[in-house]
Amino acid sequence: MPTHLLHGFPGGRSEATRICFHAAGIKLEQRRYDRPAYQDKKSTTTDKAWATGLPVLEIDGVPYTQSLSQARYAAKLAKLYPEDPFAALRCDEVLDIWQDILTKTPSPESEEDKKRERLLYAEGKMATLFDLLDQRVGESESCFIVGDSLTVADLSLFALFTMIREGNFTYVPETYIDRWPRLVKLEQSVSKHPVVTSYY
Ligand SMILES: N[C@@H](CCC(=O)N[C@@H](CS)C(=O)NCC(=O)O)C(=O)O
Repeated sequence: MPTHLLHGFPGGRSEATRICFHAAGIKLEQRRYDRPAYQDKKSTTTDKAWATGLPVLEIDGVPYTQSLSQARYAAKLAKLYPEDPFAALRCDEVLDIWQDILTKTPSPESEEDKKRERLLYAEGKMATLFDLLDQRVGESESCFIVGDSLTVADLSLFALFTMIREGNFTYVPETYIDRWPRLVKLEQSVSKHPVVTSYY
């Protein structure tokens, strides 16, 4: 088994990856950064994988970018990514919605603009993406979003919901998810799953 070292900021972007490594029983070393430490790392290396943001996952010393590629890799090791192509499509759709929610979040310079734009975002585009996630849970035959068992899609959503509930999604109300009872049910099912309870 190769060595794995995850470089990241504190927060939810890599939480599914961490849980999947834990579920797979594979050692994951971690290095946490603040902004100055990341700038320093960026300026002292020529490998472009360090230039495009964290998280970076080093596998046997080679750096790889993109939180969702890392999460899928870890999920495959943990058997938490569907083998069936159609189920994989449904899983990937959820992961890409998760990425859309994060990357479309407005982050203007001024705090006043940030508050206004994020409140509008939470009521507009973000709510539409949550409506679609809610619909997908409704279509599922189980309490999980894809198929009849836990996948990396559930873990990614769980990390996002936790981020919101803990007030770490600035200007999005902590009770935001409560508007979608089916997503709350999914959140509760994930929180009770042995993969998750054994991690925390
Ligand atoms: N698509 C990338 C986005 C990575 C990204 O933009 N990370 C942000 C933190 S959430 C970052 O490192 N920003 C600082 C920078 O790019 O200098 C992923 O999902 O990993």
